[in-house]
Amino acid sequence: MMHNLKIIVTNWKQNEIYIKMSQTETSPKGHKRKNGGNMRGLIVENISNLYQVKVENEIYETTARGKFKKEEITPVVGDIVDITVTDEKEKKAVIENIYERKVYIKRPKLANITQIIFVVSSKEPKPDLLMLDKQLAFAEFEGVNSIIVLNKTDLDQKEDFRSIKQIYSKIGYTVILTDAKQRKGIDTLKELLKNNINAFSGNSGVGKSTLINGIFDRDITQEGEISKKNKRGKNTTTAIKLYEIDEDTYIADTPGFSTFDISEIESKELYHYFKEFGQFEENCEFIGCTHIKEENCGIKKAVENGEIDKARYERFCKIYQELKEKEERKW
Ligand SMILES: Nc1nc2c(ncn2[C@@H]2O[C@H](COP(=O)(O)OP(=O)(O)OP(=O)(O)O)[C@@H](O)[C@H]2O)c(=O)[nH]1
Ligand SMILES: [Mg+2]
Ligand SMILES: [Zn+2]
Repeated sequence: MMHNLKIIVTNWKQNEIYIKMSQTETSPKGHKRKNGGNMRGLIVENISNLYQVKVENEIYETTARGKFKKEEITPVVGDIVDITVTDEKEKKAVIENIYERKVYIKRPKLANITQIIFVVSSKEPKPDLLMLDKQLAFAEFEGVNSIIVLNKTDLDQKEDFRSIKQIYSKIGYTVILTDAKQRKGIDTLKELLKNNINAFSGNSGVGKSTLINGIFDRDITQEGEISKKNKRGKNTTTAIKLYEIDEDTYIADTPGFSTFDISEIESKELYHYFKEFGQFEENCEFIGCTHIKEENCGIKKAVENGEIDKARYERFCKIYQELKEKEERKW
């Protein structure tokens, strides 16, 4: 039975490989079986209890089987699901089964994203590296790839963004420069999105929507707003949606969303998610070193030696403190 197959999805591409591997089980051609059997697809949109599921090149409007409610599982955008068609002509179906999620984000509700694009603007608003470090830590925590986009490069005559690029490139992050307004750097970004389910993160006004619209060459974020209004007559529901760039490439868009909440990360675990810190921990004298106040801390030594960027370490301390205070308030 297909339902009992356990899949460990490590990236979106492997999802595809898995789907293709199992073709023989479902039908001779494709993972689509017309006559009553299950088909595997991807949830690309959710508005209240309706889910749009993409199977090959068709979209089915589906609802979830009642059993999910009992199991307290709600399908989310990005889920790989098995559906049974109830009306082929009207493209209606029911979700039978949800595959194991490699990544699950609570807010916005999203499964199986493989990459987050962190947008920082050079000016208006000025670079918020504290936010960037929080968001990068979140991506490491979720096990998702990160891309840093330094946008609005046209507004910074002094090119201060170059030092930001250098700091984060040295750590090992991919950093690209864009001017979304003039469509500069958009093709490079588009290339980096390939074969991923991407989400964009960044403070309000940094240019996320402008970049996304540039990638699609049309005003896609606005389109979302309009269709939402038409469906409901007002603007209250937020529709989470995956926009397809090509067959294996999507961008998740959530109206009103700007950055991920990182409060799930435990303060004492935070240093793991500052990815250049980990290698220096073996030099810490104390087991359970928090790398904040201890003497003989390997990470602090690395900061003194210039192996870790000092400002980044200071932001680590700030974020650590914020998480710690939140934890204390919980008790
Ligand atoms: N000069 C310049 N302006 C830009 C650039 N990218 C975006 N903008 C402008 O910056 C403003 C904000 O851009 P948006 O794309 O709406 O920003 P956003 O990140 O989607 O903001 P929220 O939706 O509020 O989270 C708009 O007026 C854009 O035209 C750029 O590269 N250069
Ligand atoms: Mg926007
Ligand atoms: Zn330490």
